[in-house]
Formats: sequence, structure tokens, C-alpha cells
Amino acid sequence: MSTEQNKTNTNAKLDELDMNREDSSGQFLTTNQGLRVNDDQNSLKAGPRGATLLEDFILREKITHFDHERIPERIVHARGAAAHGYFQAYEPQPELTKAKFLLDPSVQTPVFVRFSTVAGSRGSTDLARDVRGFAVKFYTEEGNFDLVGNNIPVFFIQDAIKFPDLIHAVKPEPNNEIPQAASAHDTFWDFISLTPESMHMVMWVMSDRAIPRSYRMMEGFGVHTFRLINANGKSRFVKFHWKPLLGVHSVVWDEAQLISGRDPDFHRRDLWDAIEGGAYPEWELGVQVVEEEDEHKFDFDLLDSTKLIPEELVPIVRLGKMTLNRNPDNYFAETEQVAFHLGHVVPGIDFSNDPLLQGRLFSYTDTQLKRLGGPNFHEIPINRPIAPVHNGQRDGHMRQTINVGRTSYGPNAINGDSPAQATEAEGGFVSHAERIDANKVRARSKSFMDHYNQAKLFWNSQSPTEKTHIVKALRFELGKVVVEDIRKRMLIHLSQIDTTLATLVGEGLGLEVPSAEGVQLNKSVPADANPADYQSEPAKSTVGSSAALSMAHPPKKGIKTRQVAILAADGVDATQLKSMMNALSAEKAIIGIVAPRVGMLKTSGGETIKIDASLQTTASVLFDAVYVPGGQSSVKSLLQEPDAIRFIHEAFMHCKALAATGEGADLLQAAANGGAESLLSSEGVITSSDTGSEVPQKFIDAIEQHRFWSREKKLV
Ligand code: HDD
Repeated sequence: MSTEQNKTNTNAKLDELDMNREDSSGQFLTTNQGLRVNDDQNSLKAGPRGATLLEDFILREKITHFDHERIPERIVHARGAAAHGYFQAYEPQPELTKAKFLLDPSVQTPVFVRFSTVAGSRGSTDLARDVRGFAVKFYTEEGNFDLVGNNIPVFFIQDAIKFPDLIHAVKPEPNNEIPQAASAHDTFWDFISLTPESMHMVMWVMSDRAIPRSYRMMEGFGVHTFRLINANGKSRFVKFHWKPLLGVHSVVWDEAQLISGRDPDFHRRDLWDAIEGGAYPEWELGVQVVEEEDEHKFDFDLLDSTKLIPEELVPIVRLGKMTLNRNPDNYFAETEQVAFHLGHVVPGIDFSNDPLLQGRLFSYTDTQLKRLGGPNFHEIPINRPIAPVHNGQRDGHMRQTINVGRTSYGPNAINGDSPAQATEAEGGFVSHAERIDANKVRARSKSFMDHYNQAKLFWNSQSPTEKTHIVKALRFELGKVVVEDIRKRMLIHLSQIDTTLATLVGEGLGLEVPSAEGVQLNKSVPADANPADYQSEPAKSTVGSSAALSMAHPPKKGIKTRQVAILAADGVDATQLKSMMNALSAEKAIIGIVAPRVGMLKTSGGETIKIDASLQTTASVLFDAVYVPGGQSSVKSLLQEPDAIRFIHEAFMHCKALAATGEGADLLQAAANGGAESLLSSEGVITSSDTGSEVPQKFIDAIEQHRFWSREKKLV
């Protein structure tokens, strides 16, 4: 695919990166010292058969550099993909904030966004059942602002001091480093079953949110309560949201596991290809705003990261739109070296006392010191702000800046006291002067002790299909747990959320739900505390539901960038094929011609069409929908390919839209005969025995529905 279009999209940050870009095209090979190399194929030897000489500085330089190519991967969020783009405000927001990038709708603020999985190593699969990171670096004219969020609005724990425990529990077990990128193992569920504050998050992680169809189709959340502060110093609490314009979609778990084998880079590739193809992903940035005086009006604590504010209570105000329109040039230089930190804020944005947020404010810089090797990571091109940097910080490993002059301290008179501190009016950052009057205690607020109500809110808000998927996910995860007591403890917790949920999961595990009577549910209790103070009540039966928490409700938004497989072989009916291809292209869907072999395909009309993939190199799980055009010899060849029948069968099992015209229906029939009896009479399967002129539009409408869950057996 051409990268020309990609490179023409630029912004202030991308232009600034130019000084570090290197292009070897048409150049001589050199050493790192700029010396032209004459022979890069052979080391320097005493005679052609050796020995190799220590003198060979070219060999040594090349190998030494290679030996040092790796840096530690991120302790969490090691695997990711990123892209450049820009953010633009819709309206000035002076009442909410003085942050300049939200004040001027004519300004396009450059952004770099990294999406990630959490638990897996750098080389793990994209389709793990996991939270996804959603980290945005805004290069504003007032300095960098990092919004380091996830695709889930709440978190597992309430206090950062528990983070190492959580991550040690979910990462592969330390004795054998198994399993990779999976929470379905004893240590994770052991920890969770002793930590009821995790239950709300567990409901989200067991839902389809944890297996997104695409990074482009995920919501993002700042999770914590932050503050926005206006020029008059008025502070309000806010929760940040990203809403994808393509809607929110997921895959099914069986599909996720198959994708992990067929294309572990599925999400990376999807993001890359969409941007290369000019289908730029977009999200709206929104905030839920809570006046300071309303801080205590909710039945949960705004400082508790295991809680969300239902959109019914506080609607989202949309502030602007982010567009990702250029892929990185170099994965390591940009995606791997980008360093996010919640403490990167600009005037007009400030923190709350959420103890999880406060701990993160320490952790992110600390981890970069280790990962990127020293205190100058802010000088790495991708991390450099576009705002000028002047201070007395000096030296350290790999320092790039050549600070001139004699002074690196303040106050100084030698350099006229430069660099000067800025007044607030000049853009100096002033922390919000929150009044705090308290005893120093190591404690958890009583207002953080409700662990089940919002878990129930989430459960209540799910469609029957989504509930079924949660039950199946818990059966899968707990089914992989070996220690039976862990399963039982989890069933007790689930019973505190919803008895049907607990019973259904228990059925899958062959267990009765144990009684919670007399059980101390919360084991995350300090040594000297009274356990009764830490007990959480079961969820109230009055908990309602919130439509925004379900993926079933958002309006469908067309089929732009949906991947449609067309199964064909030589002799495919040219008219049917063309009419479907034209209709799909008009809707900006992406078509993949899949045939028994790669190369060129001959249509019934004698034309040739390029085949995109063979049945051996691709699979239905990499597509959103499948179409089989007619053409006697084409369908005859496909009927002889077990992989073609499997292709249809799998797409059907994963509830995808299927269409066939003419003889194409015979392939669907063969898949139906092979164990999917209801295939031809199911919703979302469109066939026509004639040329099927109405089929393309019906197929497009079906693809827009994303999945036809009526094909699945419901548990709830
Ligand atoms: Fe974190 C990375 C998001 C809690 C410590 N975190 C990291 C990344 C994201 C998040 C998106 C990847 C950034 C990138 O792409 O480079 N983390 C979250 C969210 C949390 C959260 C939404 C809860 C609301 N994290 C959290 C806590 C701690 C950390 C409580 C530590 C006390 N997170 C880290 C880290 C990482 C990180 C160890 C690893 C790599 C990095 O920071 O740069 O410092």
C-alpha cells in the first residue's frame, strides 16, 4: 500500500520530528562515525579463513550496537500500537477551563496516541481478553498534556499501593511464566476473589469490552476524577471520555482465540491499514462535569476509581474531536519510546485526591527512568514538547541539549535571573489551592466500601446477549482455575452482585453457589482493623440500569472500513461480483478477494482480478462479513475446498453477515449440511437464486448490524 498520503498529513509536532528523521535512500553505507564502508559482508581476518582480528572496528561497532538494541518492555501495557493526529475543540470552553487547547477551535493540537493491551509481553497477541490502554499525548502550545486512560471507565483497585499486587497476580505465574497474556489462571483469580473492590471492573473485563473488534471502535476513559479550572480559578470535577465515531464493537471470544493464531497483530494491522487507506479514525472528547459543591451528592465517592458516574446522572459534554491521520515512521523511535505520565498537565487541568491517581503520579516518571535509561527521556524526539523548554536541569545519560551560559540555578544575577518563573497570567502552572485539614492516617475511606452496587448496575445494563457472554467468560476463566476454593469464593462474590449470574456461572463449573453467611468477603483489610469496618453489603435490589454501559444501544454507523471477504474461484460470475464490489466500495467497506490460491482470478467474462489472499493465508475471523458470488465453475471449485466450507461455517458461528447470489448459495448449503442446519434460515444470511440485484443493499444493512446474536444460544 502506498504511504504517500500518510506522509503528507502533518502538524507542528510532525514537522518538528523532521530534524530527527533519517532516510538512507540513495546514500552510501557508513559507520556511526560517518565513515563510508567498503565491505559490510566480511569481517577483517588474518587470511580468508581467519582468525578474525580484534582491530575490526567496523565489526565491533555493528555487533555492539546490535547487542544493545533492546530496552526493558513496559511492566504493563507492553504491547501496543500508536498513531499521530490532531485534536480540535468544537467551541471555546472558557467557563470550564483555561487550557488553551480547549479555548480556540481554530487550533489543531498535535496528538500521539498509543493503544495497548495490559498483561501480555511485547510479542503477545492483540486479542487477549484484557483491558486496552488508551493513552493520548497532546502537544499543546503550553506544554504536553497526557491523558493516560483505558477503554474501561473503572479500575480493579482503589489505592495505588495495591497495583504491584494486582499486576503480579495477573502476569504469568512466576515459577513457569505461564500463561502469556491471559487472566485465566489461579493467581489472578486468587487475588480477585480476595479483593471485592475489583468486582465492578471484573464485570467489565469479563464483558465483550475486553475483546474489541478494533482500537478504532473502542471508547476511552480517563477513569479518575480530574479537575478543570477556569481563568477565574473556579474548579470543577470532571471525568474524561473518548467516544469513537465508528461506534463500539467487539468480536466473540471463540473468534478472539482464533484470531490470536491467524493474525496476532490484528489490531495493530487494522489501525495501520485504516490510516494508510485514508480512513482516519476519530473520537470525540467529552467530559462529565460535577460542581465542587455537588461532590458528595452521589451514593459513591468521586475519588473512588472503581466507580463511574452514570451518564443519566451527569451527561457528557462533547468538547472536540480527535483524528488520527498518520502512522509512525518507526515503531521503536515513536511507539516504544513514547513516555506518558499523568503529571504532564497544562494550566486549567488539575488532579483530584483519588488515591489511585495520586500513586500513578509517582509511578510513570519512575518507570521511564528504568525503561528509557535515565532522566533525559523528555528529550527523545517523540516526547519533546513543541512548547519551548528552559530550566536548570542538566547533564545525565545521553543529554542532547547543549545548554549555553554559566548558570543552571536560580535565583541568579549572572544571567538576569533567567529562565524566569512565569506568573499565572503569563501561563505559569499554579496548583489548585484545595484546602486540606486532616490527620495523617494510613486508611481507606468508609465511602469506598460499596463494592457491589455498580457491578450490579453494569450487569443490569447489559443485553441478554452481553449477559450470556459475561457468564461464558467467567465460566472460561474460572474453569481454567485449578484451586477449587478460588472458584467458590468467586461464586460468593458473584452472588452478592446477582444471584442468576452466580447460579449460571456455578452451573458451568459444576458447583452450587456457596452461602455468603458468615464469610468475611473482604480480605483486603489492614492488620489492626476491625474486619466489620471493611465488609461490603450485597448490591441493593433497587439498583437500576444505565443504557450507556451496554454496547447494544449506540446507533449503528455504516460499514466504513468493515472487512468483507468475497469467496471466489476462476469462472466467478462477473456481473454479480462487480455489482457487489461497487456497492460495498461505495460504502467504503474494504473488500478482500479470497480464492483457493493467490495470483489472478479469471471471471466468467474473461477479465482478471487480483486475489487478495488464499484460503490458506487467511480465515473468516479476519473479516466482518462474507459474500459468495455465483458462477458455476467458481462455486464448484470452492465446494471442493474444506477451507471454503469452514470459512462460511465459522463466519456463521461468529454471527456475521453472509450473502450469496446465484450458485453461491450452494456453498452456504454445504456449510449448513456440515453442522449449521439453521444457516440458510437465519437472520443476517442473505441469499438469492437469481442474479440478486437487491442482495448488495440487504447485505450492507446486515453488515451494519455487526452481529446477529439470535444465532447464539442465550443463557440469560
Ligand atoms: Fe498505568 C502504563 C493506564 C493504573 C503504573 N497505564 C500505562 C499505560 C496506560 C495506563 C494506558 C500505557 C501508556 C503507554 O502507552 O505507554 N494505568 C492506566 C489506567 C490506570 C492505571 C487507566 C487506572 C485508572 N498504572 C496504574 C497504577 C500504576 C500504574 C495504579 C502504579 C501505581 N502504568 C503504570 C506504569 C506504566 C503504566 C508502570 C508502565 C509503562 C509506563 O507506565 O509508561 O508506570
